[in-house]
Amino acid sequence: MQAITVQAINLYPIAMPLVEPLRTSFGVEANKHAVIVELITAEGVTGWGEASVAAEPGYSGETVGTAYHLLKHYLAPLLVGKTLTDPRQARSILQVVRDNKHARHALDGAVWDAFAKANHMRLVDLFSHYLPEGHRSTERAVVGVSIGIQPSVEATLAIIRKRVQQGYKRIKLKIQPGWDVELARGVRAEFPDVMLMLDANSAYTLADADHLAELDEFNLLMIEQPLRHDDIYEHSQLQARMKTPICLDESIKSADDLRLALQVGGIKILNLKPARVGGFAECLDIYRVCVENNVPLWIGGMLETGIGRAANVALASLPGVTLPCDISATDRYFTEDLTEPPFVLNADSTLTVPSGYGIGVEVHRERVEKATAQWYACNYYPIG
Ligand code: OSB
Ligand code: MG
Repeated sequence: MQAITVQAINLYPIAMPLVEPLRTSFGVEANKHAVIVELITAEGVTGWGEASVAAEPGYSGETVGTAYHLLKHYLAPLLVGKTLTDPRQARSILQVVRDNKHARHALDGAVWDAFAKANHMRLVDLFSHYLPEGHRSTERAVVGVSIGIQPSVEATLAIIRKRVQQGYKRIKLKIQPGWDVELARGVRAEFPDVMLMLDANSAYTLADADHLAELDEFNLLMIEQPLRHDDIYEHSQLQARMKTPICLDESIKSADDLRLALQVGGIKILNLKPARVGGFAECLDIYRVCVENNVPLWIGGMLETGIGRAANVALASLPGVTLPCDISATDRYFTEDLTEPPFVLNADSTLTVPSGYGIGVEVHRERVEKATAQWYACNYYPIG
């Protein structure tokens, strides 16, 4: 492998309008926010990464402000001037900053992109290089769509009709107390067979177990993260009281967390979000644990721009990813993305892995700069 030497790192806080805001149990995201990382190597290669954080704490405690601060003052300085002979070294270098997985993932992702480009490889082929024999890209990612909390069941049905019509074969609905059993009943009345799952983003407690078990009659693919964002044990107790398989999202931030959850019995299915686990070396470890233990696996999303989305599609095309992923076509998120070409849904509910080196999509720098101007124009809070 051709080594890379990190010469410079540029950071771009961004704000972009979302086509459809996503309301979850923790709040509503009307705009897409992130910190974009541009990493330039001494060999003249540019890698891109994305810290898919919101302006305010919600899904994670990280924000644009925390990610920008740590990237600028602590994480980027750890990498500048370093020569890497293996992209997995990014994880060891960056882990001296604890927690803050989204921020670390942004830099880690930029390293993997640059490393793949320097070696004239697609990102997914670089992933395969560090996986057991046979784990090669299937060239497409099977995907679904995530639908936020709506004002009514009828409004939800209208969106599902549109998405099913567009070709999405798996529907995920955000739920919260008061917006669960009747929603599932209403959807099943019109769509008895659609692949359907629910995501609670930690809105319930174990005291809701009997109520949640009422969801068992709706033939759901899974329920995602019903309990506390950092809990594993109570999820295992809840799983013993309901048939619907429980999938963890927020609670699994590392391969060690996953091993623990498998020991405790707190998990049937894993949503792996690269953004949540701090980078691709960790993703590949988690992928291996899933393959070895036959854990159904899918790749989750954080409403990423084309930068994060391209990397997610690459990961999602590996054969150990066995369930439809939360990665939708570009037009579900943005009218104009930071990258070209847009991701377009194929008739079989898949997205195709780009053929170019690295993440395989072209980043339009003037669009990144425009989105950065929008961040500053929004005047959320000072960052630095
Ligand atoms: O919990 O999966 C989640 C988006 C932001 C924060 C949390 C979540 C989500 C999604 C969106 O469900 C999935 C996507 O990127 O399309
Ligand atoms: Mg989730």
